[in-house]
Amino acid sequence: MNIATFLKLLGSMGVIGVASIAFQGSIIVYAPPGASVLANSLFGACESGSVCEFPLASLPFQDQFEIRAAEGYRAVGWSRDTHPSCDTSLPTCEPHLTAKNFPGDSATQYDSAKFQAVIESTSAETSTAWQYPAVKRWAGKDLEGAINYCGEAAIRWIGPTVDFDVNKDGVQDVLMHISCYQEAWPANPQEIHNIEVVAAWKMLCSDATASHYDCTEELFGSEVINTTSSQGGGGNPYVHVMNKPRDLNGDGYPEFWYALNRDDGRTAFPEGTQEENQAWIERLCGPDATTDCTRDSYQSMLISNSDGTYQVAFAATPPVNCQAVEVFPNLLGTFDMVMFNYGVTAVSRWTGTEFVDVTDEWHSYTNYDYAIERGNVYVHAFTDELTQETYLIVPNVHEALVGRERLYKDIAREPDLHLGFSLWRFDAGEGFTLSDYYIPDDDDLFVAKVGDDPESANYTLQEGVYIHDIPTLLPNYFHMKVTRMSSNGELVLFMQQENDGGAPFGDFLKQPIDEDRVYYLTNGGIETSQGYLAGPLSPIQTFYIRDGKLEETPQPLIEAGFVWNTPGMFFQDFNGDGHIDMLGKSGHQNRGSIYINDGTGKLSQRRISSASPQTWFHDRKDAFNYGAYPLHLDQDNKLDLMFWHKGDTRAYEPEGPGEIVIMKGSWDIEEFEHYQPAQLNNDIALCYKEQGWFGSCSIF
Ligand SMILES: [Ca+2]
Ligand SMILES: [Ca+2]
Ligand SMILES: [Ca+2]
Ligand SMILES: [Ca+2]
Repeated sequence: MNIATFLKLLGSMGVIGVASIAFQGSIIVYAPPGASVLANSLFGACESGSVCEFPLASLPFQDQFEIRAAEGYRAVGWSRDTHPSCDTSLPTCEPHLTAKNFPGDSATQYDSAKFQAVIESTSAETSTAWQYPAVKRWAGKDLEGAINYCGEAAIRWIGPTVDFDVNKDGVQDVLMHISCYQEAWPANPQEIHNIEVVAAWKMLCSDATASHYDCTEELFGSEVINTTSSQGGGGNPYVHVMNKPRDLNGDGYPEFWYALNRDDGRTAFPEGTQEENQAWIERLCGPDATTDCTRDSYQSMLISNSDGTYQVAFAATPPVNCQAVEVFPNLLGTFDMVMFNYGVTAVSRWTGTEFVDVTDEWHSYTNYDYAIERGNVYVHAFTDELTQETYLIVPNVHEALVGRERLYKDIAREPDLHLGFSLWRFDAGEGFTLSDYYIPDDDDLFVAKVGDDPESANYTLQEGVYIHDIPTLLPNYFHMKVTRMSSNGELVLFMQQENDGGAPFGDFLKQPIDEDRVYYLTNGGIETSQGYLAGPLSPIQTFYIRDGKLEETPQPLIEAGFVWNTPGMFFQDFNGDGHIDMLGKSGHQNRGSIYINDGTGKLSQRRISSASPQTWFHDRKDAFNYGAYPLHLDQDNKLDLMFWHKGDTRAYEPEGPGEIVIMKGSWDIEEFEHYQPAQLNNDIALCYKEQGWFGSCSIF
């Protein structure tokens, strides 16, 4: 994800701007879909589904408000954060605002009083997927807003980590990944900088009242979880490729491991001569530096103590530009933390009290060369809970393992590697055995002409592979997860593409590549989808792993055969039927998507975006700046929802960090509309034609 681009885009869309800091007093009225708010004097009506802001010339101010519910709804009263002159349990209110009860924000001099109507549905037709108002709402000022080192700029990473129970009460807890920049973001997002980014994560625990609370201090002994060392430049977590937290040290409490890096959209220094490179390094990393420090992070893990409290344990190895952290068993009965990075893979061993460096021991392991050193950094390791066997999946397959040369060697980005992936079995203390590998049929490979600019006839030749008939250009077998589809079900590998070249969409989704045509990767604003390629369209292949051998499923277990903008795949039973479902996590516009197992292992998507989206966002002026993520928190099998303000990079959002909200579900997953593959493809094509994909389309 490229945050600099993202912020630039926001700026160009007019979503962010320079806020005035002159005094401004106003009333903000929130009318949910299903009810209007009527006023006597200040305004006529704030219509259903609107946010209405009315400037106030002076104080005191008095008025009469009434919630007028539409058919199928009942007026309940006002939200808890409505101005205190309203009785929250009455559908009417006589607001009385005085200088005394109308406090402003001293930092911004911005004064506003909030009036948020609360209604409920009285019929099946008007019932909404999530219960309103929210069961829990944290204000940003009570989260990172209260942390002294988060005052300059902060951001909430692409989604929370879920599917664990850290206080063992049977209700799931949530880990929020918050990053705080130690200097203000440059006004120009293209400016090259090396600002330190320090973690300020928060743990949100379930409580006895079926809600959640900030339990960070209780568990970690500090207001926030600082997973970044005070040395080095800090880091952000690659949450989309995180594993499900699980107990590694035998105390029943889950451990959390993650790759920290600074691959966070800061503008990289321009490619140039060695001298120019060195000049950037010296400028950003200090006069004595010889290597680029700006992407490196110290690595850490969250490890439980026997009493259920936690420590942040730091790896025993220097900072690395890390893309994946995986854990492996060892002969000590603890675990080894392997940090795959652009450099020498580093390995730290947990002794029970600290990490020690065992990189050298790992170098002596069987097949270390092929599985690790000459492998790729976008890997995934898993230990099968039934057999206790551990495997490592590594993108690409060496020609030496296949025993023949690859096709299209002359245009291949890695001429010695076949496209595909390798599956290695790991034995503690010994190393890796090649279990199996997958390479696509030569018949499925193709070459396409791809240009940069539709105005020019120039093109280069790019390699691609047909996956479920979808031409996939510059394929990368990078995003993968393994799960059993039920407790005794088959072990299944989901292998998706982080393709660099994109794939056609709309009417051309499964059309073979036209050798005479020049194709273009698009960012939208096009009139036809012919000849265009979409980057976030990722075909997914599924494989049974049977006795260590890969067997591609006859049909893809993802109904559409592809996903949209969903680099993170997380497997969990969302409806309590014993069949494992999937939660997708996206970048850019941070959204969670849901895929339901039909009982045979096949997953079909549910269209979360069609479920009364206004209900979640009607009181948010800017849905674009929010992340939304379905959760399965409690035991009722109704799909809950979390949404959060993405962050506060202060130069752009002077009001500070926003809220984090949990809403309890009221629908069974089956009640959400089936997202038909054809509809999904159509939505993608419409998005490119009408808006441009970059976060502007709610496809989930
Ligand atoms: Ca819990
Ligand atoms: Ca543990
Ligand atoms: Ca299920
Ligand atoms: Ca629920």
